[in-house]
Amino acid sequence: MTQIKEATSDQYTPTKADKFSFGLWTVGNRGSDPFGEPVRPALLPTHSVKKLSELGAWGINLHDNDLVPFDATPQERDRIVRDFKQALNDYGMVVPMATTNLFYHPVFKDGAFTSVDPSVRAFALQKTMHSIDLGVELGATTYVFWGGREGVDAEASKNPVDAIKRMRDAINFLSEYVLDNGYQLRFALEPKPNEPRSDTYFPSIGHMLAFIATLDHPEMIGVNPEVAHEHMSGLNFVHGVAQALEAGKLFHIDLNDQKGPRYDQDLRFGSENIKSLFFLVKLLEDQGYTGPRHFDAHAYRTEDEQGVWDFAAGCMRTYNMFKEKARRFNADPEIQALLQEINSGDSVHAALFSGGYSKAAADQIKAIDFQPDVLARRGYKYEKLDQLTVELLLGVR
Ligand code: XLS
Ligand code: MG
Ligand code: MG
Repeated sequence: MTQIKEATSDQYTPTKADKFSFGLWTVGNRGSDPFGEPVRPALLPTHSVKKLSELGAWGINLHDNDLVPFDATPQERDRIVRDFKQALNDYGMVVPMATTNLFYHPVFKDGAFTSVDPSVRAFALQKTMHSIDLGVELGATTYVFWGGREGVDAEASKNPVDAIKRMRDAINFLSEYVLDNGYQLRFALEPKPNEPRSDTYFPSIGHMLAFIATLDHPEMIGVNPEVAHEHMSGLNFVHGVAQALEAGKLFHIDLNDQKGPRYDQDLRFGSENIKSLFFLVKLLEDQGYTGPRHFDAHAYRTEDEQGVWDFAAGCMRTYNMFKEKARRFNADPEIQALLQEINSGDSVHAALFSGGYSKAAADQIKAIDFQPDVLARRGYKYEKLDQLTVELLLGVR
């Protein structure tokens, strides 16, 4: 009986308080791939605003050219932006994040900020400044940089150290642009290991965090990690996000799913890696992450427009189901008792270096007879703990 009630309950239905957002390019994805043409008609951005709002989403994000075509006149731009703002207003939606398309037009075929051609690098700055202006006009407070084509196919073509310096110069320049204009905008850098280039610079969360520390205004720069992108490298996404959170650098997040290390699949959130995405949602919720829960994913190529809205509703509903599972995990007496037992131990040893280094502490630790063979006999009970987690996720506890 309880199961039936839960399956039909509206407790997982998204609301604006959940802070779910989608990119215009995600629901607007027309299903083309390198081997096939589009299968769905284009959606009007204002229609996506209406539909997403009705489904319970809170925000809609965009690349400049998702809204304003690359070759639009200033008059066309103003009319498109006016209509879009009207739709945001009519349907109570916000634009929390904006970004620049620096990968589609052939001018960017060898990258944008890291291109070998100084004219392309300067054009990329110009396009990004216009796009930042647009984002700010729409109310965005986070600006994403995904280095779509910032990489190489021919390793001989570029000195990788120069590429890093060029990227730094661009981000520093644009940070100053934001400050000079008094914009309330933070940057979120999005790593990806490859695709569309065979190798992309700054391939992982860790590379990005290290790069941020070298910038002129590190306080206004964080990361925008994406599930699929870290899985493409075989990395543990939860651990990468934890490191960004712990460093105060998780400014935004791209939620989706991925079947192992292959091309970027951008699958519906929670459609594949159920256990690891449960721990991701648990991490975000337990750590009090307050930023947008953004879905950078798209519907299967098999779908018509209804399938797109089924996809969008599924991303949000699954997030909320994971959130409820996390609440149950934290409230489960058996799991919590086991965790407490697992995390306890000799309190004298626990206190040895909790105050940091001192000569006395070092001498004390060096003098202890630890008996590693005795310590090694401990069983850690992780089989039991993990099975309880699986049972919780499969709905039998
Ligand atoms: C592509 C990226 C892209 C960024 C925004 O793989 O995920 O969608 O998130 O430009
Ligand atoms: Mg992304
Ligand atoms: Mg992606």
